[in-house]
Amino acid sequence: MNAAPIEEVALREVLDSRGNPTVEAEVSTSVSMGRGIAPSGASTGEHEAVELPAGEAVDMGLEVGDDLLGVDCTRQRTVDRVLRQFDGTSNYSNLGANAAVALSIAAAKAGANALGVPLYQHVGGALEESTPVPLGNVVGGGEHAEDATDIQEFLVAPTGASSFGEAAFVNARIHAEVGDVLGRPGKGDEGAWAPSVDDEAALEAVEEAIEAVDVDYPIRVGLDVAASELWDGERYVYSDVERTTEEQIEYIEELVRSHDLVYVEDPLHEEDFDGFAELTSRVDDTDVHVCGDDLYVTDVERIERGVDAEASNSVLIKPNQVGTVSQTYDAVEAGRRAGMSTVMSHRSGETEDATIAHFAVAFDCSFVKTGAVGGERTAKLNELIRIEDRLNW
Ligand code: 2PG
Ligand code: MG
Repeated sequence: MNAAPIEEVALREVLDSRGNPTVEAEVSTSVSMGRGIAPSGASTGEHEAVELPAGEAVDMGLEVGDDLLGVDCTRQRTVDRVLRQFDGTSNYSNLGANAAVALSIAAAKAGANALGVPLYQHVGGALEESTPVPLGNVVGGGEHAEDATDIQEFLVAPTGASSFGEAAFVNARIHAEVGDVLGRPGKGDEGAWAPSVDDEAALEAVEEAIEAVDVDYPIRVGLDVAASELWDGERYVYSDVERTTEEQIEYIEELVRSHDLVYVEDPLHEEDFDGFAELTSRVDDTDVHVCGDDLYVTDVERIERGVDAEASNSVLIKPNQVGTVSQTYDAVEAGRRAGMSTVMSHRSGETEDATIAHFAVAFDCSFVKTGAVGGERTAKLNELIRIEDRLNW
């Protein structure tokens, strides 16, 4: 047996991509070290695990660090159980989901390093060999940029590319083309262009850019509507129009059909399982992935509720929405068992931590959502390029 008892736990505040403080954790054994950094959302779901102010989360993380000493970090569920028991709540409001996710990831990496295998192999096993399609965020607004589009993210997906690396470079080229088409406006939190145009004009700009990169395989378009941010309790409030639930469903169905969308995330607000189900059944004859983010918040119970309601055919996975690596895995499995596609995702506030690249491979995700350009985004893309290279050895 290769047990690797934890000998030291350190936490500190570091910078995220918005310049805000976030939590970094380091877990060390006598033979290895692992580091994890918590990301942070702007359009956060109501039911996400609770993020504490970074300084408070560091203090709580140092406290639970004592309980982790001596625990074998190659046993991820044991590590995560210690974190959950210390927290003692259902949503990490005591420990802080940011402390929990940083520690859980740090322990997973220390475990992988102790065993001498890459993280994706430690977490996913020996049989993993597929890489996801990158969803590149090229235009956006919503909570990620002032005075820009109503829809939060316009995404491109080179579904016909022959490799992850090729797809990642194509997304970067499309990002540059869209910038030219739009006259180089400002950028939002994830590096997407943030023009002050309406959603239809943004879609047209993306389609023009796709034409311009001129490849001989399909590049499809996706959206993260982030509809909870538009919902005022009665209607979806856009800059120029308000839509009832029925009108919202019709509008999204129309977008799916007229733009041959491959992906639509959070088309309805986070409590509307029935609205999701209505849309999902209406677009059943297309190949669009209707994906729940704020709807599910990577939570097994909410995913199972969605399965019962037939709310969607896809689930977004964000480790920091739920707190630990093992709970992230359980959410992926809950979705997969029901036949949903799975999408590993970054947050709008990110760092150089590239863990989700490994999880996307370990959990066999169909897509990875991690932006198209910008250091904290390319950290994940480049790690996936390395993983793909290694898988081909
Ligand atoms: C989302 C994410 C990531 P945030 O809504 O999917 O793109 O944004 O991290 O702000 O929740
Ligand atoms: Mg989202």
